[in-house]
Amino acid sequence: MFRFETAGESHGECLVATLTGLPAGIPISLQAVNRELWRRQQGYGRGGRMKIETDRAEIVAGVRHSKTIGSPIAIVIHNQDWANWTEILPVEDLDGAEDRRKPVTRPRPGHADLAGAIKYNFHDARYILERASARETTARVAIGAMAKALLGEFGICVLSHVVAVGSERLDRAVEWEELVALSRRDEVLLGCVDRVVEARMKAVVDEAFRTGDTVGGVFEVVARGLPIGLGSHVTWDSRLDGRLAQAIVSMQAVKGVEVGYAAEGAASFGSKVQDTIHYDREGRRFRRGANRAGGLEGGITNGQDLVVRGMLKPISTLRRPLESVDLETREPALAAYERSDVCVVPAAGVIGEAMVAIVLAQAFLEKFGGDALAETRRNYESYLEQVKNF
Ligand code: EPS
Repeated sequence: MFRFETAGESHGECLVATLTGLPAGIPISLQAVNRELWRRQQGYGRGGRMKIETDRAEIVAGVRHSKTIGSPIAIVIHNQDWANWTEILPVEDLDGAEDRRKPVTRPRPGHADLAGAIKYNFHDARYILERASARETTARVAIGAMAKALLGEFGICVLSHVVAVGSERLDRAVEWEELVALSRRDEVLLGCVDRVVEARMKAVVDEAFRTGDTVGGVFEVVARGLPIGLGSHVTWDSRLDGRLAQAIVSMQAVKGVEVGYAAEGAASFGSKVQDTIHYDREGRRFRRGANRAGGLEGGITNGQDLVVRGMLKPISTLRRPLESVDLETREPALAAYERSDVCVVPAAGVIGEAMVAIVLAQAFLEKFGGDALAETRRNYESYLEQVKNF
């Protein structure tokens, strides 16, 4: 089974990820992994931390001679900022360490600070925010790159773009080629395929910069090249839409998820929403009138592009802080502020790609299995033959 875990604090030594269940023989390029990490760091509206970090994956187990060997993969990504935190967050509480702590006693509304501090019984939210921070997603993106490497072997590609920043929205369909071109950009503004809309999005971020505020938005992940039949209608937890929703909403600051055109569908009639079915006799295949379902019916991939959106609330660390209460004194106080991002929607798109790739890789391996890539491929091709002769 494809399983992963991450560990690491935002200002600790490093982020760590382990992954088990990838078949042996999958080509892994460190350059490709690092390109994904680079993409996650980009976007207009990122804060000071991204100037400190240049995220690089160090693979310390499970990949040899540029291929997976079937054993657990372990990845380390060092935090450059750790140099500034060694005395504030030491592993051992040696003499004097107490005085060098940097407690966070004024919880930020919207962050995990308050609920986490109460739950874990700290009168200092430091340990909570250290793990709740979206810095953790660096490790997820590294694992996502492994998932993409598997999917890529079968012609499946996962990309993303930004649909909205604040109230500014892209209101047109997007071509796959536009997403490909976007993923190759070496300068990322707001991750929108349309330069005019992107400029309007930038103005929204500028306003948030000016006013000490933050802004959220919507990203869309699209996966192309999927076979019909990943996921299943038979049990609630094998439905792929539910699994994707969990993966997307588990991302920091994401409060909502949409598969296909769910919101539009809810406001429309059934006759306008379903994707009609047609048959192409010459090509001997089924064709669909549209793709409003986002490539999933009954929790099963239907061979169309998979389309999933994530809705981000604005980041909860504000330069102009909101009302809070000091955990020690219980007196009213403004929420803590060290530094923050103003907008992270483009980065969220890249993380969304990783999460979708991970869920797809899991579903793919559940269906096709195999200890070595050649075995997975045989299973896959034999299934494709079955579908062709249906
Ligand atoms: C992040 C690193 C963090 C934040 C951000 C994501 O760095 P720092 O806390 O040192 O400024 O920039 O975290 C949050 C948005 C959050 O709310 O904690 C990263 O690497 O993505």
